[in-house]
Amino acid sequence: MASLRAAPTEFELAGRTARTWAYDGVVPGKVLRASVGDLVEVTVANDLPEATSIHWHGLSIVNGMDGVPALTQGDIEPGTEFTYRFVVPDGGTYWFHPHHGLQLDRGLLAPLIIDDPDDGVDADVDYVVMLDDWLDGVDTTPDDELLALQSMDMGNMGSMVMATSPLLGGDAGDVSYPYHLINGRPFEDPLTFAPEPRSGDRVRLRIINGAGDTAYRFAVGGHSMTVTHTDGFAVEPVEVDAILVGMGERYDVTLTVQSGVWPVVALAEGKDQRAAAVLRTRDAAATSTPDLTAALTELDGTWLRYADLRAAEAVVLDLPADGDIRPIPLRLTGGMMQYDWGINGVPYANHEPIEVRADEWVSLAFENVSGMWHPMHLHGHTPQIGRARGGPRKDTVNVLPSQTVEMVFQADNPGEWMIHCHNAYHLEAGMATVLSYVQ
Ligand SMILES: [Cu+2]
Repeated sequence: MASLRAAPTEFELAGRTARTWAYDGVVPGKVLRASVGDLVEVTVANDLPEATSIHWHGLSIVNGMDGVPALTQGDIEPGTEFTYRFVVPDGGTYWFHPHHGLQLDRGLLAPLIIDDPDDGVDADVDYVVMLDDWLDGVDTTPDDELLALQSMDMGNMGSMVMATSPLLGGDAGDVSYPYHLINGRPFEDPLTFAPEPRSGDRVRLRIINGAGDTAYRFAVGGHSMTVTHTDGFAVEPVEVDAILVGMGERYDVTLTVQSGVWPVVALAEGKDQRAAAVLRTRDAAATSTPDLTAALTELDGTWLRYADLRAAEAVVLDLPADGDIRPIPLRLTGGMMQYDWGINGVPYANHEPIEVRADEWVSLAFENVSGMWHPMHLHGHTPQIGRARGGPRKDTVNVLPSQTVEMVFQADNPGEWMIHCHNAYHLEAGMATVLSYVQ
């Protein structure tokens, strides 16, 4: 039985102290590890000044443990505890965070690794790489930032960022962050992955984007990467130089590390900032350091597209005939100026649940009619992307402006499940609805 205590704490950022909220006083929270088939029990003590909950992002668990207040459980009120108990069905790289206001954009997030001895990855070292954008307790708080965004007009641009990226189809983000972190460490104070690998070791990186409003373009200097999993599920291995990781997405990659010290860089896409860390082999000279500010050819090399991803045979969904998959159109609507992000033109407060019957095959067809990309996340299921046989299994998918992307799955986990944008500010503004099982 594990325990977590959510509470206010202080967080050091390269010599600057931020007041924030975190699990057990560390940012990100310490890695929670279990094995496929385990019964996980976690007691959460809430010492925050407001209610909280925990969502186990990406796991298809029993609905009552999904951590969405008012939908799957009551609030965990300040001064109280709640014990989550669930069996983990699948191995892979996941994470957890509150589903309550903008708490995710504080320090309340942590990696969740489900070990699977049969996952086909033979690595000498295994590192978690948690990416995060940070503003809490530096000059502002996430709640103040949302107010600024909501009250923005042409005369008051607040701290709005004019971030654009061709990889994201235009507008890259709404919020400007003073820091971008890898495993809680800012660019000015980067970590070195430990224990250090030997030259020639096979290194596994479990990349998790825990940010509120930032996609990262991730690369390792001097190395290409073999993508083995996305969102916990195996794919046919594909070799790339860089990976674009939206909020909520995960990628597992492997690489054979060469002797030396290497920059590990996560470019804040469209924001002209970066997070960084150091990958150093044991035989590297103690005095050598990589230049983390240098241009990295890998960042501009071959980057992973969804079209490059195919589910590994063991996790390919056995789809019915196309006509037996019911399309459910979901328009992604709203905009920056009104800050009225929604689904089918309405905010979550006015949502009509998306009704499905148990065992029905459906396709959530996200059509992005807004001017900005959205990382759309479905709780409680691991759909495949697109209708072609062998589409990758993903619980979070980036939908660019003017694109339509389908999440196809069999409704096999009854309950009330959130469907929402994983931009924390878009979610809070109302870009969410509910998948609801009916008889
Ligand atoms: Cu969004």
